[in-house]
Amino acid sequence: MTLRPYTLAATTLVIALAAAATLSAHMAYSKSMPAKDATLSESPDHLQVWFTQDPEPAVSQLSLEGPGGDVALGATTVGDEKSLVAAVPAPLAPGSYTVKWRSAGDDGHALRGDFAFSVRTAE
Ligand SMILES: [Cu+2]
Repeated sequence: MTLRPYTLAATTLVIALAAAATLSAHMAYSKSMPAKDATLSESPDHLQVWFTQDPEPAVSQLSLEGPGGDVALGATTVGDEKSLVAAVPAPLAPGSYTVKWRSAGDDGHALRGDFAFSVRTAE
């Protein structure tokens, strides 16, 4: 028996879809506020990170590192639309900041990641 070209193409498509489904089964960063690599003219009053799955509250944490080291944040809570939220209690000085997140999604796999933003002095 010989595979006809369209059968081969269909088989390849099925394999590609299966691979994509496996990748998307894991939780992933979707977007954030501040956005990744954003430059802000004002300090944000909270951080919010959206994911592709509901974050598991027990293992979820946002933290923030700035020019002077760790920045104290309010408690990390689960927000709307599969997000984590943490208040920024005191205004951030100008500089570069890194948001670090730690969470787990539906499959229970612990994941972590980070992204940067900066605060620029208002002119
Ligand atoms: Cu996973």
